[in-house]
Amino acid sequence: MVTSALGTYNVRLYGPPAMLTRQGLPYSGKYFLKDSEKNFTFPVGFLFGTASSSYQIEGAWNEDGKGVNIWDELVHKHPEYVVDRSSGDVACDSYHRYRQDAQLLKNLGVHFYRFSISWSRILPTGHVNVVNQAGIQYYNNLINELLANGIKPLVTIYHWDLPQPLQDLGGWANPVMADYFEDYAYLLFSNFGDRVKAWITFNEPDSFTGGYGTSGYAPTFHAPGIGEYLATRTVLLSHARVYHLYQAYFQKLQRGKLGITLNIHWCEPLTNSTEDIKACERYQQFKLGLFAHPIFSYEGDYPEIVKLRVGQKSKEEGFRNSRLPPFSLKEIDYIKGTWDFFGLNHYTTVYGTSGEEGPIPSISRDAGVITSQDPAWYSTGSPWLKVVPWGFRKQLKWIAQEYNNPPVLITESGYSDLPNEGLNDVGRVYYYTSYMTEMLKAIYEDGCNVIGFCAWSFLDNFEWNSGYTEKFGLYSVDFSDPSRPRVPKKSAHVYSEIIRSRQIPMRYRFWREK
Ligand code: PNW
Repeated sequence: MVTSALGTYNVRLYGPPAMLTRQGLPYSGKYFLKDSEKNFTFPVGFLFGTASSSYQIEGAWNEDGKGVNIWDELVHKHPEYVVDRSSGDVACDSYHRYRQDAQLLKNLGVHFYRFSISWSRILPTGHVNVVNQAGIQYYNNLINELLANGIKPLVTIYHWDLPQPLQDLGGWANPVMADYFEDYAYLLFSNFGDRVKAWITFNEPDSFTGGYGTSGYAPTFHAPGIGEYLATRTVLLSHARVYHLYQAYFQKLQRGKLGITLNIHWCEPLTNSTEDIKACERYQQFKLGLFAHPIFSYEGDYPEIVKLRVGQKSKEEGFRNSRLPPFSLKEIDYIKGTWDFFGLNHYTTVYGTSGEEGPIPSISRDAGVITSQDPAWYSTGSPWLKVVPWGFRKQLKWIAQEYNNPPVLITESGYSDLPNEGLNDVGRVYYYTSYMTEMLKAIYEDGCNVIGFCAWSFLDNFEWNSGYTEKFGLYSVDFSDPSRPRVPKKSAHVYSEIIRSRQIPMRYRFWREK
């Protein structure tokens, strides 16, 4: 049994290297390991998991009383937003195949499974006036099946699939959404909180608030430079509402932990000029700080540089007020400190240089940084995703320094298959082993408080606007077969080996970096 910032877990502790036991020394994790070993061995109590999200895997989009959400609506009304014009209507069919999924997770050896709950499966109208018992039953079944197999559930409350009726009221741009989000969360804590001890309010607000600006994510409501900031404000207040709700009514009894998952690429200055270094700092503050600073910093509120730049730009553009609506002192205080852990999704690195691009107005211009990537970096099946392990370490160090070293749970990190990589996905094996090696350096050499790692993704699934053309799974899924057979890729076997040995296998320690 190991207790960490995420609660108490049954972590299998494998013995020390044989040499150490023969010397009859007591074993206490890293302390007695040689330096060369230490850097490739996970700390005692470090947790491993894998992740998914409801819209991307469940299917059953209109079964058993589920309501319509914004992704159902987008893919049905505007199939042109998805490159292969596909949808999550069936996806991995996990709604019907959750028992098999739990079995696979058990085989993998993960300590926890991160999944999300579909708001409209539980509340078809988005409101608590209609509770869909079949939806409650599904998540009860899934949670019980996981626990019966020794896997702890880590639940994301919102992973991008807002009920359409709430979008019709303006979605996250409307501050009233905080009331509805609180009602929804209350229902989840009351129904599942006896067994779920780790919660994430939001997955990647920086990504889904893009759906109110320039991105192709639902609701594709294009109000760049305005919509994202309105949505951001509601999301932060909603997160805080739910944190306080949990503290006031559930924490004493249920004893769980609650955090938020934020995403960020590392931004490396293109040159060592002061302008580029400052530009990369702005990148961090606009994409991560916008959400992290109000919650995790000592002072609270949006980062100074963000308030300053959006204020200035808004003025230049002829707006009467800043496009970033301010928080009151009361709100700043209310949002500050609403965390038990810092959930981080990290995939890749970009170069940053000072400059402005994009529509007027836009967040991109507000941030004033132009990004690029090095053609020499290893590619993946996703144009935006290059394999840059050293950026992961730098990002972890930045977070530790900026927010006073909070416990960080890596809630996603992963790689999409190159064309025809098939089951022999050596690219993904390289990705995970090299990223984890850099993470261990962040832990041991930089002192970062990283408590666990969650691989994105458990299964190949519906990759949003890329449909089924980009595959992130440790398990492949045959989407042309109605029974959606799952087959482990090489990376699933390697991940399993890493979890069981709590080490980076010897044969993957000496990759050469580009
Ligand atoms: C995350 N980018 O999204 C999401 O949380 C997952 O649902 C998704 O499947 C996964 O990463 C893989 O893409 C991102 O372009 C999507 O920078 C795109 C970006 C970042 C995160």
